[in-house]
Formats: sequence, structure tokens, C-alpha cells
Amino acid sequence: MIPCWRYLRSSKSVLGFVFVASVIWLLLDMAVLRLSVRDVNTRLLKERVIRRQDLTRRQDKVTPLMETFLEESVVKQEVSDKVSDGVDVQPVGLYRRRKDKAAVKDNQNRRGNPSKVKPDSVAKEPVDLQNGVEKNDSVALSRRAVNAKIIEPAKAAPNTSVRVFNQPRAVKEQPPVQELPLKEDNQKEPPNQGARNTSSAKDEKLQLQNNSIVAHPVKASVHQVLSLDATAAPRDPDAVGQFGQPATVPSEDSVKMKQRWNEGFFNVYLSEQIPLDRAIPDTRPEICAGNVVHDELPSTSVILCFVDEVWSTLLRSVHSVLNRSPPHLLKEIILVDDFSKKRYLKENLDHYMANFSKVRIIHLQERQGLIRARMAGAAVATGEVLTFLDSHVECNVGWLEPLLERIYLDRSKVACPVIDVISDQDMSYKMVDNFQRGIFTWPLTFGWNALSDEYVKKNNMTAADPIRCPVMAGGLFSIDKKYFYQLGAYDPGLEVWGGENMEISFKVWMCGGQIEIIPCSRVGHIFRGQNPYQFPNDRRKTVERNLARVAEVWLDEYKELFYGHGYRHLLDNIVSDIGDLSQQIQLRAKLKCKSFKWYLDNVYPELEAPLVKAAGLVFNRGLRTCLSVHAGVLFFETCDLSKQSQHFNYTWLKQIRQEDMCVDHNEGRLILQPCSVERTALHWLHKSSKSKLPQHLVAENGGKQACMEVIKSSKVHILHLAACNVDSLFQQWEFTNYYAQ
Ligand code: UD2
Ligand code: MN
Repeated sequence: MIPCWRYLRSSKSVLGFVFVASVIWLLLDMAVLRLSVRDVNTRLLKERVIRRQDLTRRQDKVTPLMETFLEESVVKQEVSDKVSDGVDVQPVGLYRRRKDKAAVKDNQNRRGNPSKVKPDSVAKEPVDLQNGVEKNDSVALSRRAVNAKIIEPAKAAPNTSVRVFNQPRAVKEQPPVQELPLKEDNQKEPPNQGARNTSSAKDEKLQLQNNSIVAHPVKASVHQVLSLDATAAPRDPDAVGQFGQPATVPSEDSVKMKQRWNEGFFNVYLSEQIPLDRAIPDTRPEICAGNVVHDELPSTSVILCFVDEVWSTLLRSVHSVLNRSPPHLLKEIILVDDFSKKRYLKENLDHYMANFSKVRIIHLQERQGLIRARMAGAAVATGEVLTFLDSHVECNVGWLEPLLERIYLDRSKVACPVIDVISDQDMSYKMVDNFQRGIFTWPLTFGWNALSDEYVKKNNMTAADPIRCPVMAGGLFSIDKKYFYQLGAYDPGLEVWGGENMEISFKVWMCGGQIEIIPCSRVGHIFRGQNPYQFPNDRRKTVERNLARVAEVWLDEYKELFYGHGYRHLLDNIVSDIGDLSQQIQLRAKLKCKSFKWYLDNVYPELEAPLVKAAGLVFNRGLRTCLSVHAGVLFFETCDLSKQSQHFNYTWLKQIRQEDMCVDHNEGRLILQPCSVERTALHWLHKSSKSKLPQHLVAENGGKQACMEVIKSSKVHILHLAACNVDSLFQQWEFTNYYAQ
């Protein structure tokens, strides 16, 4: 060191030194760039050419959001370099996330003052990293060499423009992950590992009926989640939509924009101007930055199915996976072309993707629908985990490892990222609220539900904790491949689109697994107002049919709620329309899955699911006595709750029912008949909000209405169907209890 300083004292020498250093610097930089353009797949780690743009020069154009991103991308790069072996995971003062108001303000303050964009704050940290490298053992070194590049901050002179380059000397070829030396088992589970600790996970055998799935032998060596974000070339901060910012179409282009809208039912025109590898804001909760994951995570095949997807969004989806997934975990990307009609999705796509050795394309020869298309992808997948994505997504930094971590800890867990929103209008990337879970309401309608503050407090939840989901949205999730097949994959009888998210969700929960949203994993998705592709048959009927299959197989007696809440019409032709279910029913029996009641009690107790709409005695207001059954015949007697013969249910299928017998009518006389879902004559309207006769029991018969009435007699009261009369008390009935309107 001392001789060096002496040398530098002479100003000539200083100039010479700076010149030589700059030339070396430039050469190294060019070398990295050349390497990186060619083969993104195999050299992703090498290619993390994260370039801090010269903020000083561009100060006038850098918005706070950009600035945040620029700073973060560099800082995170360093963090990911600190790939740890469980020895020196330093949680992160390094991450400076600036979502909060104070941070935004801070950013705004810094905007006008270039000198406050502190290059040295970026440069400082890696000195520790360097020390860390020196401190650690050879295992640590080799793993670092595999997983990270090393930034040498000493060379980045403070207060010059901030540019952080790859250091090619530290980049080595990626060996297969299993060749990594493993640490001893006796290391501690990281404190922020969520629900389970190592020792319990280690011994755990997950039972799935007769097949026991043994959790991975848990090695305690961990590293901080890798926040990779590779690009083949430096990003242009001025590009349209860069940093996930909203973009606008100039007014002179609005006609073109409208013309192209229907190609995808989002702003296709704008999408084409946005870089395929644009940066997006890191929307993970701040706490995620400190998370660690195990070194031995399983690899995954990412499966994207598409039909007539827009070119730019499909490619952006693929690039976001390639650029932001640790290469050793990304076994392959399987693109399943579900018999698209667009020509660019054939040879052009093949040609483009030929540049990326990890991308495989399957062109289906017949339209299969997304469900069977996913299964076609799964059938050829070689990764240990299947990760399904829609074809218009952008995976965020650090998205993959937290998903795989959950599966690594428990193979029966199905892990979903938080689905951020990519605006269909301006293509901006928007963070969604944390603490949301996937739910459904009747009749199996998917929705989001915010966890209440009380729930969050009561369970001591942090923003990074996995959120149990009664159902998943459907499009984006990771599942252990073996587990997927043990569950019988999807019902292949589901057509085109819809319902498969319910099917897999019920199947997972009822057959021993769990579904979680992992807040530290974020993937943006373009939610469209309409499906931009054709349905081979009627869309509504297709979805209804799929849902009916799911209801018939999984809902047990609760399927009445499904039909009663909107799909009663399906019952008329159910057998012929929904196809053969025997295999699915057999599968459920074989897997010894739990009942739907168990699911409601244990997974989704908040759902209102009374099995009947009303129950108890059926009281007539005019006669002031109750309906009863004796020897299979209806008659009236003094109301007595203790008599089972007076108990009736008013069901979701609008039957008045006692055990297996239902109140029916024949030529105006009321009789009891064995219940049958197909028999529409058994359909009674009661307390219907739309009806002008809410107290009545209205039989709908071929469009004509008639009301149940009792005629008072000194001998036997006569029960019959009569023309409806709003005022007649002898036509007004009341059940003891009402559970739903
Ligand atoms: C949501 C899910 C979607 C799926 C659907 C219900 C998310 C983000 N998306 O609707 O994955 O679960 O609910 O079924 O949770 N596709 C085909 N073949 C077809 C139809 C669609 O390959 O016949 C592709 C399509 O190109 C897309 C994916 O399947 O990549 C999902 O379709 P979508 O985006 O229209 O569904 P979405 O997001 O409205
Ligand atoms: Mn979608």
C-alpha cells in the first residue's frame, strides 16, 4: 500500500494510472457485454450487467420512481452477491426500498440535488462483501463464485458518476446445483423462515393417503433471496413504460391504438413500444429483503400456455422469467401454443426462442383449452416443480425462490405469488395491497378478500408471512410435480377456460395439501376485460359446464348451494351435458380426500354455506297450524317442534323436503314424491326478494304460477294449488328458521 501511495503522489502518475484504469475498465465492460448478448440462458449470472446510469447527467429526466429503481437495482445486486452459506447473512440495511411516503419525499428532495445521490453509499457496502468473502471458507467461496459476481467497490471512486460493472474475473460457469458442496445439517434455521423450523421440517413426512411424501432432507444452509435482474443490454431510462411507469399514447396515435386494442383487450399498441426487458418497481414488502431461503431449492419448469397471445406481452413474460430467475433453479420454460391462429406464433416464435436454450415450445395440433394445454406442458417438464404462468405477466425480482422455498419445506404446499396489476390501459406496473387471499362466493365465483386487521394482529402476521388461501386465482402458482400427479393433475374434462382454479384448490385442500400466497413473490399480470381468443363453443356454457363438473365431484351435499345460487338450469340436462365424471369420483375416493364440509369448517369457515334456505315447522298463517306427514300423506296438526313429522327443509333447489320426499302437485292436489333434482315441478318460490308474493309458496309450472293453499274444513283441511291471492292468509306460510334469502 505505502509504495503505491508514493507512486500516486506524483500528478503525472495519477493521470497515467487513471488512463490505464479507464482503458482496462472499458475493455472489461465490452467483454461482458459481448458475452451477455449471446446466450442469456446459460450465462445469466454472468450477464448481470446492471448499469447505474449516470444520474448526474440525467438528473432532469430521472423521476423519483426511476431513481428509486436505479438505486435499488445496484444495491440489490450487491445483496444478491452476498449469497450466503448461513454464516454471514447480514440482513439488509442494504435494501433501501422507498415505497413509503417518507422515502418518496426523500427521493423528491434528492431530485434537484445531484450530489445527494450518493454514489459512495452504493460503493461502500461491497467492501464488507469483500471482507465477507475473505472471511469465509472454501465452500462459501465456491458457492459465491457460482451464484454471484463480486463487485469491487474500491475501484469505483466515490463522487464520480455511479457506474457499477460486472467483474468478469469473478464469474464462473454455472455447475449443476447438486454438485454444490452442502453444509452440515446442524446449522440453524433462519429466524425468518415463516411457519416451520428446521427440526420439525426435517423429520416431517407428509402423508398423502398411502403414498407418503417425504419432505426434502432439510439442510440448514441458506442464502439471502437472490434479486437478479439481468439484461442483455443497458436499459434506457427514457424508454416508454420503463420502470413500470404509466405510458401514454400520443393523441395522433389514438386511432391506431384503438384498432389494435381487440388483439389482446389491452393497450397492445403501447405494449409494443415498451422494452421487452423493462425494469419494474420492486413491490415486495420491505421485510422480504431480509428473507433467506435454502441453498438446495428444487428446480422448476415454468409453463406458459397461450392462445393467440400478443407478441410483445408473450416475449416480455418470457424475458421476465429468464432475467429474474436464478438460472440454476430454472430448468426450462415450456411454451405451450394452444393451436393459435396467429402466424407470428409459429416459425417467428420458434426462431426467436431458438436463441434461448432453456425455452422449449410445444405447438398443439388441436385446440385443447388452457387446462389440457397446461397438462401437455407438465407432461414434458423435467423440473422438480411445475410453475404455471399466464402468457401476459412480468415476474418481479426475487419472485421464484420464495415460492420454491415453501415447496422445499413442505411438498404438499402450493405456492402462489401475489398478483400485481399491469394496467391494461397504460401498462403501468402497480403494487396491490398485501394481506389479500383468494376466496369464492356462491356459485363458485372467484374473488379477493382482504384479511381483517384483527386477523392480522391476532395471528401476529408480518407482511412477509404466507397467506392461506381457500382458493387460488388459477393462473400463477408453483406445485411439486410429483404431488401434482399424485393429485391426478387437472380434470382433463374441463374445457377451454374457467373452473380449473376451483378444481385444483378443492383437490389440494381436501386431499392433504395447502394453498398459500407468498407476499415476497410478486408477478404482474394484465387483467383484461374480455378473453381475446375464441371459445370453440359458447363461452358461458363452457364455464358453467366446467363449474358443474367441479361441483359434482367435490362439493358433496353443498353442490345444492352451487346450483341454487345461479345454475339451477343446469340440472335439467346435467347428465348429458357435463360428461363422464367416474374417473374423477374414483380419484377422490382413491386419494381418500376429506369432505367438503371438512373444507368449509377448516379452510374457509367464513363462508356462509347453510345447507338449506329455511327449515323447521311450516306454519300456515290462516289455519294457524303446521304441515305434517302421516303414512306418506300431507295433513295439518297443532304445531309441535318435537315432532319430526312436522319438520321440513326449504332447500337451495327450492324443494320443500322431508328426508327423501318432496312436496309435489298432481292435478292441483299436493302430494309427497321422492325428490329428484330434475323434476322442475318440485320447484317452489318462497321469500324471493323479486316476488310480489314473498310469504307464499309459489309453484312455477310451465311459466304459470299457482300458490299452495289450505282450505279450512270441519273435517279434513284440504291442501291444494290455487290461483295466487296476495291477501289470503291461507296462502301464507312461514318456516321456523330462515338461513338465507
Ligand atoms: C384467470 C387466471 C387464468 C385461469 C382463469 C380461469 C390468473 C392471473 N389468471 O383468468 O390462469 O386460471 O382465470 O380458467 O389467475 N389459454 C390457452 N388456451 C385457451 C384459453 C386460454 O392456452 O383455450 C391461455 C391464455 O392465453 C392465457 C392463460 O391460458 O395465457 C389464461 O387465460 P386468460 O389470461 O384469458 O385468463 P384470466 O387471466 O382471465
Ligand atoms: Mn390472464
